[in-house]
Amino acid sequence: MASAPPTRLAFLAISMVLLSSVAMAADFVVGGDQGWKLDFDYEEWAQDKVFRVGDNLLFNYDNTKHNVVKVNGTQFQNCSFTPENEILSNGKDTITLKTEGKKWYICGKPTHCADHQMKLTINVQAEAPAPAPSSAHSLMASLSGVLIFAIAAIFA
Ligand SMILES: [Cu+2]
Repeated sequence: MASAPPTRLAFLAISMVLLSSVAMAADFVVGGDQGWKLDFDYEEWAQDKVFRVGDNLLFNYDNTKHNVVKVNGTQFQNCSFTPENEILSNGKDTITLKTEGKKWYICGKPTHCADHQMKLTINVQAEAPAPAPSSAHSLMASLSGVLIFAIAAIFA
């Protein structure tokens, strides 16, 4: 009987760890079911979403027709890029958001950005304040503490 509360605590701690890892890395499929394609309003798609450092952007598209080019703000406005820009062309590309601030992506195929809205800009915010990845370690520490306590209680 005495072992029941610690077991429940351990379960709660495990759930918290799982939840925190989910919160740490959200995956955003650009355009949702529509993916990365012509004439979709990516500005509207991004509007109600909060992007954070550690999240992933997933670009799904037909790589015989499109690609994804990481550009800067000026290039975004002009729908232009140079050979120095990073171009993704797998058709299933994942971009991990590593830093805060504005990010810009366009399709590099002629007219797709300028005439068909294949352009996405997002503003990446800092990692969620709690539970942050740095606190995951202390959470793990307290989890192992709870587990040891639970095991001790069972075998006592
Ligand atoms: Cu395109």
